[in-house]
Amino acid sequence: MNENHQNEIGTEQLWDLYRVMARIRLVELKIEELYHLDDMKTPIHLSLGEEAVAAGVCAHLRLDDFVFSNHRSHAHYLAKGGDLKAMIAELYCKETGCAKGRGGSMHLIDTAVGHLGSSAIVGGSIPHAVGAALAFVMQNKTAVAVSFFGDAASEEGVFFESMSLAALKRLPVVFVCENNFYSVCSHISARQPNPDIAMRARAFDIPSVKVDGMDVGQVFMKAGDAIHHARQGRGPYLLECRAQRWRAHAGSGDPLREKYRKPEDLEPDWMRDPLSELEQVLRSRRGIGEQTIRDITGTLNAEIDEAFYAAQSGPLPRKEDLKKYLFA
Ligand SMILES: Cc1ncc(C[n+]2csc(CCOP(=O)(O)OP(=O)(O)O)c2C)c(N)n1
Ligand SMILES: [Mg+2]
Repeated sequence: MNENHQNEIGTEQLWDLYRVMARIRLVELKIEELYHLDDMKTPIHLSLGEEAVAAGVCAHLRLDDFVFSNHRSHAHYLAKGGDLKAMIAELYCKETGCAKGRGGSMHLIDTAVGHLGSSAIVGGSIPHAVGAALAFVMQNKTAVAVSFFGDAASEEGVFFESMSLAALKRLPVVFVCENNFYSVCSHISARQPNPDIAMRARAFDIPSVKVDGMDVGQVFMKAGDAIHHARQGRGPYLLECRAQRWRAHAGSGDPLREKYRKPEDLEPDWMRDPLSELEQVLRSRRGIGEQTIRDITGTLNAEIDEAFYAAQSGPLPRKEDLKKYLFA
């Protein structure tokens, strides 16, 4: 973690970021551990390695701000304050899930905390965030909409259309591109003539910045600027957060065992761990002991075990209700 960012962020704030990131990490490790049992009847896309982006952005959001997410949605949902039990139950397709067991991992939603939903359609929720931002303006609210999407979504026409309308109407929306350089197994260099995603916003006069997404301090600082800008009514902003996806595109596989990603091609950031980097910073501050980290881990693991137990023992939707809550 960069020394400058570290110095600008208070210790309490760093601990809050640590708790959010550790929670996402431990939840996803548990999902991974149990996934092979095949009781979770859903595809999964893990954010392991990318936790700092969701944590650093959502740390600035209020309850009435909205987040829109994609297929890799666990981190966004948890960082915005989504209900863990309802998320795990959703993975087990239980009636107690946040989408009543009908959606699975790619369709998380918790309207009570402003997580307005995830979409499996690449780029699908970007215009939703723009629409929500338009609604905020029409209702004279000071809330902000955040759209999380991947580098592949930035190749979709809807990304450009969304930026165009958001810029024209000066809407309070922050576009957060999680650039992990891959669309499934295609590297960005094989897909785009110019892989600079932040630059694309400039065609619409939208301010944008590239962010080291493995450094939660940097994400926190840059996201703070972007969200403040949008909340002040100065229009949209784009953050291109570069981060590493440690696992396979879907499921829990090791991408190095899949032929597309060879050790010699790995970006220098591959070996970095955003959570360990933050831990180092916290350890270097006075008055912080190992015990605090152990206590946080213990509390989180107890909460996670409880959520999995509740999900596993929860009710499946009744056969006669299977078409309930389906709108298309
Ligand atoms: C419109 C559309 N095209 C293709 C797909 C198949 N698909 C699912 S995820 C994915 C890659 C997404 O990559 P990116 O947006 O970079 O997110 P990441 O998985 O890297 O987090 C693709 C092509 C889809 N779901 N929707
Ligand atoms: Mg990607």
